[in-house]
Amino acid sequence: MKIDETVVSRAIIERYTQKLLSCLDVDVEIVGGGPAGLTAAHYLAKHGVKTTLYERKLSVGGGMWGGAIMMNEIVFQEQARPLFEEFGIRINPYSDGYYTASSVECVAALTLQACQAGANIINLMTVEDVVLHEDRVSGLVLNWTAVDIAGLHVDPIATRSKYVIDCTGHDMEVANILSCKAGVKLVTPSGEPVGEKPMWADVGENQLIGHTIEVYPGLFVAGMAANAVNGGYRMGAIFGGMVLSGRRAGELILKRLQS
Ligand code: 48H
Repeated sequence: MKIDETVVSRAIIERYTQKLLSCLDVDVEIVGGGPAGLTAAHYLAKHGVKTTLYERKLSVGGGMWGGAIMMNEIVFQEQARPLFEEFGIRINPYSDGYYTASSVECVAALTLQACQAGANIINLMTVEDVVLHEDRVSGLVLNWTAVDIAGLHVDPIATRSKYVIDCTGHDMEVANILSCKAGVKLVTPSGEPVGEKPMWADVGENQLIGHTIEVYPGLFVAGMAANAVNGGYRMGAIFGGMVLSGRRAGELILKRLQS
């Protein structure tokens, strides 16, 4: 077979354009491809929900790759074990109720499962704003990360969705954008993104499920963003709560969509 460069180029342009077009109007949009976002994407797509995940960087995985201080092992606790098993990750018992796994294997498995469940993952795309219609978050405003980095004045595109999940980690970017630009009240203790507290791993991990909520009509928070928005503690390099929170956001939204 003789390879034609233009066929390769046309295939990529056509297929990517079809993919992006199919992302314009979906059920759920997830901002951030860390462990929480990937887990939510997998759960929702597995249940037939049309789901897109946007990640600003070249690679998904967020803070999971580096374990702690760049040592590429992660720790999780008993409650999260069934999820890690479901993803097909090889896990190693450490001591009573603690487990470890390769952070590289975790990111690879979460990503593969989310993709194969049918979630669309769009990397290299920065969410720079939300669409706000009649007091409800109704979509996202997107631009290429390269445009953002270059500081170019290039206008974005906008999407429509029934729900958005902020999985942007410590920076809680979507909640911050909504609160700063629209000045609306969020369902948090102060009505604004509160900001995370210092480290207390036990409390921080246990707060995550309760903090995984709809903070404004159409906008859920999950993962580290859930604790940051609600003023929860940080927990350090333990990842059970992140996947449990991503799953919880998926369950809450699925119920809404079904009712
Ligand atoms: C597109 C964006 C945007 C944007 C950010 O930080 P993450 O790994 O988030 P979680 O919540 O899945 O996991 C948190 C965990 O990694 C962690 O930091 C922990 C456990 N810390 C504890 C502690 O005490 O320090 O992933 C967030 C992702 C990243 O990949 C960002 O690039 C991406 O979101 N992102 N993508 N548009 N505006 N903002």
